Amino acid sequence: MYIQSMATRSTAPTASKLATLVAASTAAAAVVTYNQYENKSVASCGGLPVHGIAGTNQERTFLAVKPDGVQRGLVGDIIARFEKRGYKLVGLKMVWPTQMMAEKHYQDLAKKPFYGSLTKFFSSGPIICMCWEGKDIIAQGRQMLGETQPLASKPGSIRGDYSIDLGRNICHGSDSPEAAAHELAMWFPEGVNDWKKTVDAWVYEK
Ligand code: DAT
Ligand code: MG
Repeated sequence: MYIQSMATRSTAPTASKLATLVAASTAAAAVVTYNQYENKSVASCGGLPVHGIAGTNQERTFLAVKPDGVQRGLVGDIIARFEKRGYKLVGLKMVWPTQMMAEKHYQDLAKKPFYGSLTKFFSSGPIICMCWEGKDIIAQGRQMLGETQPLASKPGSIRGDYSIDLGRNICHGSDSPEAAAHELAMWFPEGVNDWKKTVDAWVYEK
């Protein structure tokens, strides 16, 4: 598995630092590195937009293992759940978000009283950024995560199996096609991999 960590992070991020970090994260992704060796343009390594096509088998979502999930060693388990379900992993990397990146990611919650603590937590350690593809992946991804509130999350879901506290609920998932497009553009500016999964005929009827 190719995961690389960004070795540096900023304690006082600026716009130019954010651009540097995003560029660094682009360079850190092994798939990108491989394509760079081949002198290929990564962003155009397939005909699809990075967010795929909602409502088809090529729908895509942004899923992340948050700093608590990384610290608790749950990365492999979370990836395995989506793999076993039949979904296709098309983007994967480790990034240590700055506070500014966390604020951009959660910009729709900017007016909430917990915005400060949420973004501080989200930038407190590396996260695993993933782009998953498949039929209904946005809604199914949310179901597999569980409810926002761990108490309401059913056993069998990620949050229902591994979390207790609202502010330590392990994982993130886009909640709509619009959110997926926004989040995938932000976390995967280099693009993802449009690869063909040869077992798809055993996963999809059509
Ligand atoms: P989700 O992560 O299920 O999409 P969300 O987008 O509403 O939920 O909120 C983002 C995160 O913020 C959530 O995973 C945990 C935290 N959070 C949500 N509601 C909260 C609240 N009332 N108090 C403290 N933290 C909260
Ligand atoms: Mg949300």
